[in-house]
Amino acid sequence: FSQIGTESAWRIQNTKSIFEAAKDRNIEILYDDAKQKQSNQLKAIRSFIVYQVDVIVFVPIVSDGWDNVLQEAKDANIPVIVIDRQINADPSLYAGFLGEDGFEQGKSAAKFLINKCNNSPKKKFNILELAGTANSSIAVSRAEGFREIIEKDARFNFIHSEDGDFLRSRGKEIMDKIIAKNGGLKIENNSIDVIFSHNDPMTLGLLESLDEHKILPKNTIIISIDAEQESIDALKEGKLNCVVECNPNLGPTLMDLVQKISAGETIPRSTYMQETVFTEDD
Ligand code: GZL
Ligand code: ZN
Repeated sequence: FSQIGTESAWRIQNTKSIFEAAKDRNIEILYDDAKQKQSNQLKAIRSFIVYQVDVIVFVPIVSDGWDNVLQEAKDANIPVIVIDRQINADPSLYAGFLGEDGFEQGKSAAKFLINKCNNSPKKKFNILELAGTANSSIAVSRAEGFREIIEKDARFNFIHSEDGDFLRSRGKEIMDKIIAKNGGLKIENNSIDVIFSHNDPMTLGLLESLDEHKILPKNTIIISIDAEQESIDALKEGKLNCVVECNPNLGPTLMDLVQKISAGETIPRSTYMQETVFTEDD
């Protein structure tokens, strides 16, 4: 199992869920934490091939650059399951995908925003986007799903989008910079009416910055994705307006797929987790 790191509570629960499910079924895991580097993942997967494991499972930190190592796994007759994030590779090089639907998550965020703004006297809404890791399928799909709906509505205008790499420290840094440069929740003279953040750690980082600068985001609509506990608590405290769930608990379903493959059965091309949306109205 090649995991990308421990960058969020989501990621830590994702790893925990997989280890617990493996233990329940007496499946042994050879584990590698890539510490956010694709190069470490490639090394880990190659070591799994040498070790002649039964099944290789990995989270592709970014979508490209996997063809060669997947061909090597195929040549070694080791099936591969891609989890959590998707890859741009020949589908014959891996058995299937299990994860979340980022596009749906982006659309859920947009649907909440449209609804919320339909009850507002304002006619124009400026959006600040904190994006996840560049070239990760999940950041691309969340951005696309959100834009699919928002771009059809002339009231909305993206005034700034920045890559926060799914990190809390970057979320805080980006907000600190915006406040230092513009003197508050604005970009040049445009008020930031909406913040769409691709994951809770970046959102919690920006809330920290607003706190430090004694800025209450009461007129700013803030939407986040993951639904880790700290983010749900912020929703309850009225600091956030909407938190879209991204379900990290892939473990049990993943072990079903691993056992299917080991029994020589095929698995579905894509399996998606069930997810919900938490809003200020819940
Ligand atoms: C989501 C997962 C993302 C989480 C982030 O599928 O890839 O990566 O939303 C994590 O918290 O960093
Ligand atoms: Zn400051």
